[in-house]
Amino acid sequence: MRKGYLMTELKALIFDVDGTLAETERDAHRVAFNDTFAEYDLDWHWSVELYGELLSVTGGKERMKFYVENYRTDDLRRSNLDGFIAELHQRKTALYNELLARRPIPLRLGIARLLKEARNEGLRLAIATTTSDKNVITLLEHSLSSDSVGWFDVIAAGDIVSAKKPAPDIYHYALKELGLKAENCIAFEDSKNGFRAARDADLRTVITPSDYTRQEDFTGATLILDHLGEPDEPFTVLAGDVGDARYVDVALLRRFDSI
Ligand code: XBP
Ligand code: MG
Repeated sequence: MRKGYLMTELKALIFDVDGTLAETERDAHRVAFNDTFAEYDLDWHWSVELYGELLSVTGGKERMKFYVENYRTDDLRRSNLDGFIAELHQRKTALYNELLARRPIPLRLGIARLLKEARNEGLRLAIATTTSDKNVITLLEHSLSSDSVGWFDVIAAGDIVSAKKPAPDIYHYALKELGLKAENCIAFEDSKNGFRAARDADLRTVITPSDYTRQEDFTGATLILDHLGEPDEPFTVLAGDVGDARYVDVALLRRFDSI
């Protein structure tokens, strides 16, 4: 570390959920959307490929509205389309939660280790996501541990802000609730929309691209890694300077101040 450099103390880590904590999109969110469409006898179906395109729109309700406007224009004639989409989304959320409980999705490499270490080191934890808070809670309870929701000081989720990612609002909200400045926090994201949201809230960001976001452009991110890594399964650095680190730990994150 450079001598005489005025350090900004690292106080909190803020995590995105879908794609960052776990690969939830293809085999969980997408499946829950399709099961909902089938229950409602809709001839809507989101293939793995189409869902990748639809992910450019964040938020399940917003995504369904975009789908109708661009692929199902006949359905634009439905009376109270927004109300219908809200009803579908409620059912989708219930099915998604059942799915996460029945078949937990594993957390991505390094996530559980880093969360535990950060707590032990006195860092605070927060969530900033587009998905609904119920989905976050169920994922944490079933894929991390039954008490892990309590590890997070703030769960900023879903409709708590009206402008979803790529707008920075959800990060502004999380920072306000934490009572911290952006310079004291680091965000973790997997998508371009999430990166733009964090960047526009002035946060340094670690990107771990996910199955659907590997081709996206993350120019300007503090670090881009294939995953957070483990001592016996090191990450591959896609961009950024990690010195001789092989996995993301608190010591590496604290070093960002001097990079
Ligand atoms: C990802 C999203 C969400 C999920 C679906 O959020 O865009 O919309 O795909 O969840 P993030 P909902 O990566 O910010 O966690 O249906 O609850 O919106
Ligand atoms: Mg994400």
